[in-house]
Amino acid sequence: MTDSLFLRADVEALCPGKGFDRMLMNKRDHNPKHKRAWLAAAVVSLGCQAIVANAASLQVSVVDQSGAPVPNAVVYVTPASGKVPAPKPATAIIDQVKRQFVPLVSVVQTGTAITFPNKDNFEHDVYSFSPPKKFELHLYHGVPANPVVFDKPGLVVMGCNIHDTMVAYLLVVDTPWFAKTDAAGHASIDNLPADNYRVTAWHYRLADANALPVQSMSAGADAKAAFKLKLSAPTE
Ligand SMILES: [Cu+2]
Repeated sequence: MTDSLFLRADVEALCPGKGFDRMLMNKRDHNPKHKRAWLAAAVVSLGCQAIVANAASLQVSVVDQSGAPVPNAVVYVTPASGKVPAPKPATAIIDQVKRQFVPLVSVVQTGTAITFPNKDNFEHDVYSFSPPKKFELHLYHGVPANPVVFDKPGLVVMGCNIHDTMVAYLLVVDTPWFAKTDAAGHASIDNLPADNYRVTAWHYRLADANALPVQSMSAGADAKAAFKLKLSAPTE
């Protein structure tokens, strides 16, 4: 039995499989160094099973008033218990490509630091007047030296002072559990601990942005939510 085999078994134990069985078969090995590794693998393995047993995923579908799938909708869940894990330092990127922000819509947890690389060969001047984050990145090429930290929840609409048609939407949310719908209007939020949740949907063309649709759900088994949003007509 070599140390490299223990290492491999440790990794396999992260998602319990044959590696853990092999460790059980070898537990008569009395080398104290090996025993430590076996114990570590056992602990990791048990932890993983606990997560599998308790975590749920939420499937969300979003359509508009005519029943058409809505891409680029943001969905997020907040637990009724108020138990949200402390935010981890997170980063995100919003590019500027061919006089457009990419992506058009972003969602991040409060506290996320966002970088705004300019991939065009001319200057942009990115700014926002939105209350959660007023800022301006003065005329620049390439990657700005410092990211912008979004430390308050809410909607931040960004533009460019040079190119009036440029717009980007960023929803900053006080929860790590969020997603954006794909072209089919579907989104999945995974690894939800068992709890009761409020599911909220948002889209930048919502007719009434002050009345975000909210649904209640309990995660314990895999759950589904469906939203029908009343959207204003696209402007572009
Ligand atoms: Cu610009």
